[in-house]
Amino acid sequence: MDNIAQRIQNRELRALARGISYIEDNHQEKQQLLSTLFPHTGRAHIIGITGSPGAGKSSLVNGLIKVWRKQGKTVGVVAVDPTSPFSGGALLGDRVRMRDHEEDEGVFIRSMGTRGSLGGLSEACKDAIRLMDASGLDIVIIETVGVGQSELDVMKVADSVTLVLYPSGGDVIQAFKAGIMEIADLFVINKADLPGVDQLKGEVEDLLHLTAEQKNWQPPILQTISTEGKGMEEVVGKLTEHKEALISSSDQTERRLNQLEDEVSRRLKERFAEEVKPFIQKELEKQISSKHAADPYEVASIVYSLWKEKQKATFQREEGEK
Ligand SMILES: Nc1nc2c(ncn2[C@@H]2O[C@H](COP(=O)(O)OP(=O)(O)OP(=O)(O)O)[C@@H](O)[C@H]2O)c(=O)[nH]1
Ligand SMILES: [Mg+2]
Repeated sequence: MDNIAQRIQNRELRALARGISYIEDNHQEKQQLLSTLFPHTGRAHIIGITGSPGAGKSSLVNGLIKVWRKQGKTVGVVAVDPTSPFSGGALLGDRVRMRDHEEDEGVFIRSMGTRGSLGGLSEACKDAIRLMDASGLDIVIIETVGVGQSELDVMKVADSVTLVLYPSGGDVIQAFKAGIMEIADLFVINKADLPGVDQLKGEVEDLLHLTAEQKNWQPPILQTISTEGKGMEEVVGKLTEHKEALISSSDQTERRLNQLEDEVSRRLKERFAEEVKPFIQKELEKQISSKHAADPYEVASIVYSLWKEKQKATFQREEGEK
């Protein structure tokens, strides 16, 4: 176990791959591995890339990786894809490019499906990001299709969130409704070779005014043609600037503290929910069999009391045994 933790820290990509499999399979050593490596996290620049299907997220990531590699930075990617890794029309092209990166020891790409992984996809992703961070990769990217709450949660672990849009309409309003506009630090209008770029830019600006609050950082709106590698340096530049702005203000500490608070609270909720589950089932069965219309408010309050009583009894018994 220590061995694999050590090897991950030495940035052995094969060990990193194995560690991530531990997470996906909920391996018995998962928790210990994560605890061992946690103190070594916090150094990577974690970048979330989100946007609707086919917006060009993977193509953008491909282009960005090239710029970072030129700067001598190492890059890890977690691509969350319910169907296939780096999918879309560019499947073949992307695969070829990915194979180029596969040969490169400075790039680690892992796609994670929605299957398996107890605690849900978002939890597994966060853990995978941590392993990559602990392995010393300079940049860790998480690519997800920005749809549900779980994707939004994943985005919240990022230092810099990038929303990829493309001229097609409808996109922006959806992102706005999903709450992504508010958490995005950078807007990328990809497929800038297609018509409608100025209109889209106007829409983003209008919506940004709506969500605008006093922030240290004003999210820039950039244009790219990922398939041609255009605009990549600018995106990398802004991402770097954003990270620097985070570090030099109190935002970074605040962000990470909020994220940790969220995570601890969620883990506790999960644990509590697991503990009270048998009580809930028993109480519901009782109420239903007594032809009582089960009222969720009442059941919740009874279950809470029962759980508290059990805690008290356990505590007293333990005290008595001392
Ligand atoms: N015209 C044009 N097409 C692009 C551009 N960037 C990406 N594409 C194309 O858009 C399609 C989708 O690209 P992907 O990079 O797979 O998009 P994605 O957002 O990762 O897609 P999913 O992961 O499936 O959600 C592919 O056919 C790309 O070749 C661009 O700048 N201009
Ligand atoms: Mg993709």
